[in-house]
Amino acid sequence: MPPPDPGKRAGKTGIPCLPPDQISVSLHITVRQYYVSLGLKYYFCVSRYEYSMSNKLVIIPTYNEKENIAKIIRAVLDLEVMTDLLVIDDNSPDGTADSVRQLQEEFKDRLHLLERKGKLGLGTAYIMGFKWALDKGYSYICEMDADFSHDPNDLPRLFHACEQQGADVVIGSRYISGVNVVNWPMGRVLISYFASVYVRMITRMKVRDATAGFVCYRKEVLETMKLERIRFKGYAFQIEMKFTAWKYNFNVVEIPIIFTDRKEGNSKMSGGIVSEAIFGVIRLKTGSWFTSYNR
Ligand SMILES: Nc1nc2c(ncn2[C@@H]2O[C@H](COP(=O)(O)OP(=O)(O)OP(=O)(O)O)[C@@H](O)[C@H]2O)c(=O)[nH]1
Ligand SMILES: [Mg+2]
Repeated sequence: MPPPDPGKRAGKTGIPCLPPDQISVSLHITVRQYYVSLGLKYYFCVSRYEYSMSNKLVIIPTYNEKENIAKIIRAVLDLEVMTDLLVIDDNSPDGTADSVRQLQEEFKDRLHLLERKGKLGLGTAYIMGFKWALDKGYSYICEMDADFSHDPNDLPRLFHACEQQGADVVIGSRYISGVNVVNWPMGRVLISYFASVYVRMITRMKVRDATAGFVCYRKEVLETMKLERIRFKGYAFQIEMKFTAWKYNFNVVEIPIIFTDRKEGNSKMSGGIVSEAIFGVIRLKTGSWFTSYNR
């Protein structure tokens, strides 16, 4: 009887009758095709995810901002400029974080929330947010308050100055063209204004609104600064960030904004925050004599 013809079906079983070396080649091809298709799927999923993810992030720290948080989230995420938003809440007793969670379904993948165990201060909240932002690969990172003192409609100008006009740090400044503060008691305006004059005198930094909390950073600035070395928490934190960026020779630019006093919720300002700023500036200056700011 002649041997069965390889490649022809063997009898009733329908199993192809291939010699072993051809079976292994065909298996190889199948496995390779499988991996290629897996790779392609992975590539398209990841690149689609990266494409849909904005390169801009706004960070808002919160403590008891229930009256403001939903409104500010909508105001930021409804802007024409595509940005993501990160809220860092310090276990606010009024349930601010719950309001954020409720909106996360609506703003899927754009609204993020980090929660800390208790009130640990603005500075450390921002440091946590900056590290998170760098880890996720955002290129332009803005910080602002939850209380509408900083107008979300100014965000596009801040991002634009960073992205299109070559600024490394953009400060939404109250004092670049006169004094643009609405509804603050005169005493508070004077303290804030002269605080900036004081910072300029001691540090020689050419920034008119050194305590401003409406700032956009290019990611390289945050990567270069050693964030774990930033030690202050309140206004001094804002001064320290600008001073450090300036010492590293980054291009720090101010653009005018109008700052409006909060309409809802309560201030978290305290005497401790003010005295930290007064003595902090001197510590910053003297500390800078012993620090090298090489990039
Ligand atoms: N996560 C966190 N956020 C804080 C903390 N302290 C203040 N904030 C938030 O930081 C932002 C600025 O705080 P504000 O209380 O508005 O401070 P301020 O702008 O100097 O003071 P007012 O506008 O006069 O109330 C707000 O969004 C606060 O909710 C804190 O310890 N932790
Ligand atoms: Mg405020």
